[in-house]
Amino acid sequence: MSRTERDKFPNFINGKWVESDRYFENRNPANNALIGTISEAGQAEVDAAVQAARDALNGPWGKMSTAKRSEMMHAVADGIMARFDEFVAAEIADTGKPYSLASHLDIPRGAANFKIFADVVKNVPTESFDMVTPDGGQALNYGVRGPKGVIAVICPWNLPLLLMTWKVGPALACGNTVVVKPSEETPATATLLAEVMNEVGVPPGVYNVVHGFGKDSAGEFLTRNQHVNAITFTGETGTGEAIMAAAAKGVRPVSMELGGKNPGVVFADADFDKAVAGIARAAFDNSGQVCLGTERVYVQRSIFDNFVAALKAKAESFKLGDPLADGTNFGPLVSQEHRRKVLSYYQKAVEEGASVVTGGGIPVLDDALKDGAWVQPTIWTGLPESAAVVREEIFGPCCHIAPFDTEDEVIALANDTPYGLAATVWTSDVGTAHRMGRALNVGICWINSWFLRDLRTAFGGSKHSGIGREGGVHSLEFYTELKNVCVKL
Ligand code: NAD
Ligand code: 6OD
Repeated sequence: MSRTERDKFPNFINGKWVESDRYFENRNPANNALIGTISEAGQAEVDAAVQAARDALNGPWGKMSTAKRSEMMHAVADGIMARFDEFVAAEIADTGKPYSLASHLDIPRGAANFKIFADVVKNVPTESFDMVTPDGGQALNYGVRGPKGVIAVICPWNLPLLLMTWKVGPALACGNTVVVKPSEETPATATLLAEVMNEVGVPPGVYNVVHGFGKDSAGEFLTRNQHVNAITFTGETGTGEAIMAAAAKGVRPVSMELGGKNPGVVFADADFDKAVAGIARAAFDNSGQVCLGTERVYVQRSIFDNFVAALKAKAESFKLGDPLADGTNFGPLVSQEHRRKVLSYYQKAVEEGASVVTGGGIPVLDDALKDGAWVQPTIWTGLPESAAVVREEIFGPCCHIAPFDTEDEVIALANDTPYGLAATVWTSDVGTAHRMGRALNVGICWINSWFLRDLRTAFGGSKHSGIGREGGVHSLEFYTELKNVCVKL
């Protein structure tokens, strides 16, 4: 079964394409060209998707062995790689990100997310305890993991396939069924993945996609549906709060991967060039639209001026342009709406007294790209820690750089935020590295690296950055129900 009109993004329910009577536009943020129309799921379509997911739990999927399911997940990964170019093109059209990024990060990780959890579910044992019973006999306890049921997967737009499969991979590997609500900005790869699911024989109803917005739309209809057994969400902290409120009815578990205002810390003893390159990635990759990105950089005073100058040179060396052109390594923001938000922070920085080291506005580009959602990579210095651009998540290609003197001082500065997602620290002193790793209140602390991912490790945020951990066996904690069987011998 295939989707013949490539400019249509229908819902995918019970293995079939389903259109509703409401549509909205999908536009390419690099040039604002119309990509196609997205079918907005209403209450009826969302309820049908959840019902299909429920029914599928009682069909062949529910009876399938872990080994067979794992094989099928490998086939999904292979199916993505077999259609690599289509996935890359779809992700680029939806986001405007450069080819180099989509082809090296987004799509390979989309496939890897199925493989890793296919292997994890086969290899993780459960616990077992012998006990002496009060009558002097014996009993054996052992753990059994089963799927939670229907999982709602609600996704953002910044790394659409990567972040969606990061949740769909483990959810399906554990035997659940899913209803995915991709971001309204980026419907394409979730829709393409539905074709792969059908191609490799994933039973109807196991993977469903409903398109639409959040409030009063598909997102809210999905999270309020009482037949959804658990909700896994990636997105803004405020949206996470609304989803948690919906999940409270029916006491449904949530996994929350939320916003951040992540510190980058550069000690004077760091390898200077590597630190500059690493912070440049953390601040500007994907045009700053990475939850793990660094918008607050603290640099030890003795190297501060040189570091600012070197990061400025890096920022000014990016090649903005057609995402498909050779050498392009910097794309637009995801939408005009997001550009308005980012530009409002660019303005606020100036109003609050920042020195603009570079950028601060809209770049001049070829006529073909003039209607795109472009902003300049931007660096500020000179602001107090209370400034809005130092405290609030902007989610754009920008950072504020401040000097520090001592380790204790920078730990206090880095931790002074309601968020707690990630940090990147640069030092050549192994003692400093380990002390910083322990002292920073974040879910993941990179030392001399950034966004270096081993998918077996725990991933998630503390404070306003989230609830729970996913990755490796940690994903099993969320996507399975652990039962204890106690057998009196
Ligand atoms: P968002 O919260 O605006 O939207 C995310 C998804 O939630 C979208 O699909 C949206 O339609 C849906 N949604 C919105 N309101 C809803 C509601 N009331 N009920 C149900 N669904 C609703 O986030 P975004 O703008 O798409 O993404 C950017 C944000 O995501 C940033 O804050 C970023 O830090 C965060 N993020 C976090 C991580 C992480 O791993 N911690 C990863 C990526 C992005
Ligand atoms: O690498 C991952 O697994 C992950 N969840 C990355 C999140 C990136 C945020 O934009």
